[in-house]
Amino acid sequence: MSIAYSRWPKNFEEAYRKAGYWSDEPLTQMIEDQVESNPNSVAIIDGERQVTYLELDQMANTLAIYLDQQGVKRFDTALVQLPNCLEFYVTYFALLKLGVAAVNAFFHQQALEISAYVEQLAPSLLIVSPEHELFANQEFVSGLKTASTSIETILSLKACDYAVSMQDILYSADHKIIENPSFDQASDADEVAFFQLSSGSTGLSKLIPRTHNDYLYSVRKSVEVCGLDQDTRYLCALPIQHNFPMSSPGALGVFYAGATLIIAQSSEPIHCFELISKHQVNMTALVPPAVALWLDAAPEHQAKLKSLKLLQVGGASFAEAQARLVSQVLGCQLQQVFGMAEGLVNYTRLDEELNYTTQGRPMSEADEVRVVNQACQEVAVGQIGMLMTRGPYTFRGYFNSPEYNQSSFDAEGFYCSGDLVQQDALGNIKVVGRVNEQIKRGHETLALHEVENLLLKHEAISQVALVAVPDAELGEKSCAFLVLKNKDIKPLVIRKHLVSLGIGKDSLPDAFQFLSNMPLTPVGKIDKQALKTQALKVI
Ligand code: AMP
Ligand code: DBH
Repeated sequence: MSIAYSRWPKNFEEAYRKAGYWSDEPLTQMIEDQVESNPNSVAIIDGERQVTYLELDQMANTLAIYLDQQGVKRFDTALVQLPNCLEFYVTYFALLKLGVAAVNAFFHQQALEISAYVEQLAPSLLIVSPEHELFANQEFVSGLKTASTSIETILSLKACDYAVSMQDILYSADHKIIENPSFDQASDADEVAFFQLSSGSTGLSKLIPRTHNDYLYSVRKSVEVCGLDQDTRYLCALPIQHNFPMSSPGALGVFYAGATLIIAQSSEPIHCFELISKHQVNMTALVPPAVALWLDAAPEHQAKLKSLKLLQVGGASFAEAQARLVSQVLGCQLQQVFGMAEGLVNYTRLDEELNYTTQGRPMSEADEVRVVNQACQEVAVGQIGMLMTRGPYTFRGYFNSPEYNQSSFDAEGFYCSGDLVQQDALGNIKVVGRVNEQIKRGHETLALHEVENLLLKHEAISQVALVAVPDAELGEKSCAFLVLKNKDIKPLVIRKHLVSLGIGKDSLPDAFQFLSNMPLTPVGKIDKQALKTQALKVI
């Protein structure tokens, strides 16, 4: 029995095939193509290790053969939780070859999330790292096995006392990559290839089924729009499982283009600057809070950044004031990316001004976008509304969530992302905020983003986040969290700054909190949920 998911209606499937968006090839085709044409090019660099396309394919075959022998089979599911490392993509392709659909948990995720994934997916296979505190010993795994009897096979990234180590499977006794023949691909292109994770800002992440056809198209189109070629040297600085560094165009775009992926342990600036310089990286992708750290650290390390040509920024709103600093301080081109694990990806193209002021336009002519009001009617061009979208790589439903899907899609299959946007006549999108990220304070309604952008115009402020908290008198009040550059400033100065930029007195933040670091989600976006909890304590 195959893995059930909300399919596109038949007429859409036919249209997407006919137009060539869906090529009916498995995602592993990109590696096979490189093995054919480009076998000895370096595919991945991870620390001191590097593997060619041929070696990457051999390692994936070795793992697939081993798991096959263990009885792991097509249509099984797996839970994989690995840090940024070469083995992540070895596993990714091995499971695709086997037709096993994995959910790739972020390495920062803890018991709550891991248990929820196991419960939803009933995986037969677990691939984990003993360097994660949950998996340092057998205790948590034993609990999972008791709660979910589906788990049959467990592999660990490195040696541990309760599971077979992937190193023992992938390398021979003299540390050589085992040369295995190809492993026959099991899956069809319209099956679930793997599950992406939604950001889960309102609770636990939901599972997003991504098929070979839809995901491969999103990668292929991204490669075209972003202009990757064999000379691309892409640094994966974000968590390796995230949709952005995986597919926009990310690591898979790199493989599709026959280019080289360099894996960083984190987006920490000094670590990344070293890798950029050592491996002549020319492209990378970051979320805005990481860009802020890079901008602060870069002036002392200019020489290391010479090879960097393109920095993609996405995942959360990127203030115009910071966008304008990128080329100046980092000496590279900026590209804004507005994407979602559910599908739709927007890129800015090379137009300078649009690059600073918008988050791009849909990458495919087949992306359908509607900007609607509360009554689901389309708003006039340029007006703020909720984003609705459908298309050849936008999913049609979360895994096993009929009720949630009811409220996330309209009758025509458009997905409501919860983003408030403005779209111009040429399709360029500005993300204004989220449906629930507005403050209703007395008679004023203001978008958090607008105030955040004004705050960032102050030279002493490096990062901001505004959150709303309930208030008995006014409905809601706001609290501004600020990370300052080196200078010290008082709330009074910040209030004056906002007033000088035209903010009404009733819209000023009610409280200011100064932090040395923002709390972050696993992918490094500002964790507004955590800030709300904190704001409740001070307001
Ligand atoms: P996720 O569910 O983790 O895939 O996150 C997707 C969400 O991140 C989108 O729906 C947006 O709310 C937000 N997002 C992604 N890229 C951008 C961007 N460039 N600007 C503003 N918000 C973004
Ligand atoms: O935030 C995201 O989910 C995201 C951002 C940029 C994404 O999924 C993507 C590009 O593909």
